[in-house]
Amino acid sequence: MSEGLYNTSAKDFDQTLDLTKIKPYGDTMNDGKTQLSFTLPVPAGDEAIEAAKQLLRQMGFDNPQVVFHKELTEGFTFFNCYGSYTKTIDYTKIHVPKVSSVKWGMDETDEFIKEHIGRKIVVVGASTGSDAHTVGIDAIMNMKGFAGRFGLERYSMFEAINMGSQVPNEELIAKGIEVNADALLVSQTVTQKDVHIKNMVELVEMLEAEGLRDKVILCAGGPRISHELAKELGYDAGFGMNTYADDVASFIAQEMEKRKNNK
Ligand code: B12
Repeated sequence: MSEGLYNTSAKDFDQTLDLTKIKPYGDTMNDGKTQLSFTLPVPAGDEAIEAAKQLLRQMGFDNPQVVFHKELTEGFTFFNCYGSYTKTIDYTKIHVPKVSSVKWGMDETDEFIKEHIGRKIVVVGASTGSDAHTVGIDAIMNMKGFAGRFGLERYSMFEAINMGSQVPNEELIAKGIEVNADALLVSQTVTQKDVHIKNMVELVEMLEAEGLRDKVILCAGGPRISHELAKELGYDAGFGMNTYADDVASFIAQEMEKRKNNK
């Protein structure tokens, strides 16, 4: 395949694309073709398939099709469906709040900290509350890092303390006080029944009660964490999927410098 084809934008590819009215793409621009899957709490059968199709119509899909279904356990049927979505959104009006720091590599960040902060930045991280997922916080903090990018332990100008998973908020705070942490890193993976929100809010409230909230940079991360959500919950920054240590290290270094200048 020629290099040119990789560089071809959707607009060049099909002149009927209107960014003010986009909808899912299957094999023809604006066909709205979408695949979705869900489970209904009913036994498998013709009635279940018809129920799935009616739901798809209510969701705004034309020509709903059930292409696969299987009763997972008695009274619960899983469906794979296709349909053509009928509505559109205006892509030109989209604004997504993002962490505003400039992303640097490890060496650049270390160099900046040496020059502007003049000492190691101390960070304490954990997967908090009942959350047992460690892979995310390890990807950010452990020496080895993630997908070819080193973690914070590898940075010469970070002192990174990874407390692991299922760490109660009070233990994270106690560790933060003990080591005089500059930043606390919270990882949240499980979002069932909004447990991540309750847990993240509890940490902010506890920090505020101790008069510590303004003294630390508070970052949250996880597959369903956005910067917008983290800000709403009282954090300084939020990082979602495909984050690397580079992202959070650059943010913390630049935020420390900003706070130093604002003193
Ligand atoms: C591995 C895994 C497990 C392992 C965890 C092992 C371990 N040591 O971590 C085990 C088997 C223990 C497990 C258990 C459970 N799991 Co699980 N698990 C997964 C799985 C397959 C992969 C998660 C993972 O490792 N991703 C890879 C890492 C690298 O990605 P990441 O976490 O998103 O991290 C990146 C970013 O989010 C970000 N990031 C993350 N944290 C932080 C923090 C900071 C500060 C920053 C800056 C960035 C950052 O950076 C990382 C690198 O880019 C997912 C499904 C999936 N495919 O995603 C389910 C999944 C997360 N698990 C799930 C569930 C429900 C559970 C259980 C509750 C199941 C049960 N009923 O028992 C239990 C949890 C019990 C508990 N108390 O927490 C659900 C969560 C659903 C939800 N939204 O709530 C998922 C999505 C599976 C599913 N589809 O149902 N799980």
